[in-house]
Amino acid sequence: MEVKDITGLESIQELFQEDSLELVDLAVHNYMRLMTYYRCAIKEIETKFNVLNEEFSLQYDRNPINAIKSRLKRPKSIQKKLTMRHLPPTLESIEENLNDVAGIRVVCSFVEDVYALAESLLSQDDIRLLEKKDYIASPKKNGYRSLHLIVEIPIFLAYEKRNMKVEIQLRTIAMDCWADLEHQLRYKKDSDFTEEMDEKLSYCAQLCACLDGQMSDLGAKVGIFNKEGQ
Ligand code: 0O2
Repeated sequence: MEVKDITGLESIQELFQEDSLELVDLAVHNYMRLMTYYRCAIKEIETKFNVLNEEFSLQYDRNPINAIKSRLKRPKSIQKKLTMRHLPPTLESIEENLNDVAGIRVVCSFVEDVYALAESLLSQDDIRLLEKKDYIASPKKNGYRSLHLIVEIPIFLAYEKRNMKVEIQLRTIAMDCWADLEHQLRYKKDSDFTEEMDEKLSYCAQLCACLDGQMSDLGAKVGIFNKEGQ
């Protein structure tokens, strides 16, 4: 159902008119319902990763997942993205055009775990891959590295099945550390970053990539990636 535009209301009194209240109630209710669907989709994916973590830890005798974080995009960020892309502010538009309302970040121990987990998840028959961006193979210009997947997963409601989109970011501890700090330092901030600062951040990203490489080498040497865990 379409959420009507209520931004034109001039005063709070107008908002509290019987008709307007009904409109606001309906809009809030429908928005909350859609967000509930996204939350359910997040839970489904989280469960899948937790199952994979359990199974991998049995197989390899260690946990490939260090942490799982999830978030629902805030209304303000949703509105900002729709406006920026000149998209209509409707629920249909959110579902159709935004891929990252539901987001999950899976922080892995080794780069190998990132790809192994992604492959296992994508081989599941209820998961449909819509988009893949491999910023590990091809890091962003600023040094950002992560594997991004946009997937569609069904959620089962009382009387219907709905396919929901979820953005999954898989990265190592080192990649997460860099992204987290870089985000605090710069991402979404308006303050100017000098070229020198850019270079420093990019250098730090290279150090993180180097760290991942060294850890993978060590992992391979001690046979951590062997199926038998030897
Ligand atoms: P938030 O609050 O983390 O969700 P799109 O999302 O497809 O419209 P884009 O840029 O094509 O836009 O998507 P992309 O490249 O897949 O990146 C989306 C998300 O990846 C961002 O979400 C960040 O979480 C993360 N990301 C991408 N680039 C960087 C980066 O340079 N540094 C850091 N720290 N994170 C990055 P949001 O919506 O921007 O923010």
